[in-house]
Amino acid sequence: MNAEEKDPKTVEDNNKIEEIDDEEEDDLDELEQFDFLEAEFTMAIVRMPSPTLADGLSMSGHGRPDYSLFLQQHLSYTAVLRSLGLKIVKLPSLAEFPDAHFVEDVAVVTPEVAVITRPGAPQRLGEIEYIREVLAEYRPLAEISEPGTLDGGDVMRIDQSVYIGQSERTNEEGARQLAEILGAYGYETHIVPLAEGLHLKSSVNFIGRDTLLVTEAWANHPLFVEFNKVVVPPNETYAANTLLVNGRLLTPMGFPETHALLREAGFELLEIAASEIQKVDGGMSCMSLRL
Ligand code: CIR
Repeated sequence: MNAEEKDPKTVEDNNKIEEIDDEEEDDLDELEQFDFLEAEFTMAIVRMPSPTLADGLSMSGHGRPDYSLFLQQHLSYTAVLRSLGLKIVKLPSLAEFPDAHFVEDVAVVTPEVAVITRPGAPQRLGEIEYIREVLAEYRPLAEISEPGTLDGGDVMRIDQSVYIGQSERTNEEGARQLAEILGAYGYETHIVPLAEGLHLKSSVNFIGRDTLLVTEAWANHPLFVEFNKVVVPPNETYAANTLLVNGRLLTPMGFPETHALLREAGFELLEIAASEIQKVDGGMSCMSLRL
């Protein structure tokens, strides 16, 4: 039986699936306006934030997040994904792993395969045990193995091309292993060292229509010459982590200059309050795995 077919109200401890939200009727109005031709994704896997989340890794300097406000922001994020036609697979929180709701980092999913990563922060390594059997329901699995490390936040896929950031979290060996795994499925892979920032997608994101949203440091990078660019102003770099889902952009609220540039370029934005998420260095892409 597929996870999607299970009773939404049951708690399935053994495969860690707490709840499947499938409120199709509630979303009909929004879906009527939605262009299904743009629907690349049909499902999002999210993990509920844990009450321990304020202990998550952070370099932001914005203070400790408030748990209940974080929950609200996470809920809004999930509701927006659902409104874009995605079925939501909601996993239970993991008190032992305060960053585990940043589920993007533990896997890289393509239409052909799910690659279980080896997160570069030792505190996050144990999270992979809780995603393996969930993803096994949807894709054949591959794994990054020691001494490789890799965070999903360093991986940007654009059709058949995959850009892999080599960062403090993703080492050369982890990047090489991912390139080898995805190369076998016909992907063209590019490994790109990062000079700053947590992950590649903290600074560079594909927003559709041959366009990248980038911080200034990436505006003239030779690897990305073929793309149009929208450059995030230096005082709004957090907004660079804007997420393309089925033709719409999920973007953090409170970054007016970036949003004006995007709207001028013809992009349609869905703004999500993210003050608490930002405090622990999370963003729009890292809170879901899109399938
Ligand atoms: C960490 O440092 O690992 C978390 N506090 C934030 C992870 C954000 N992940 C992402 O952007 N892909």
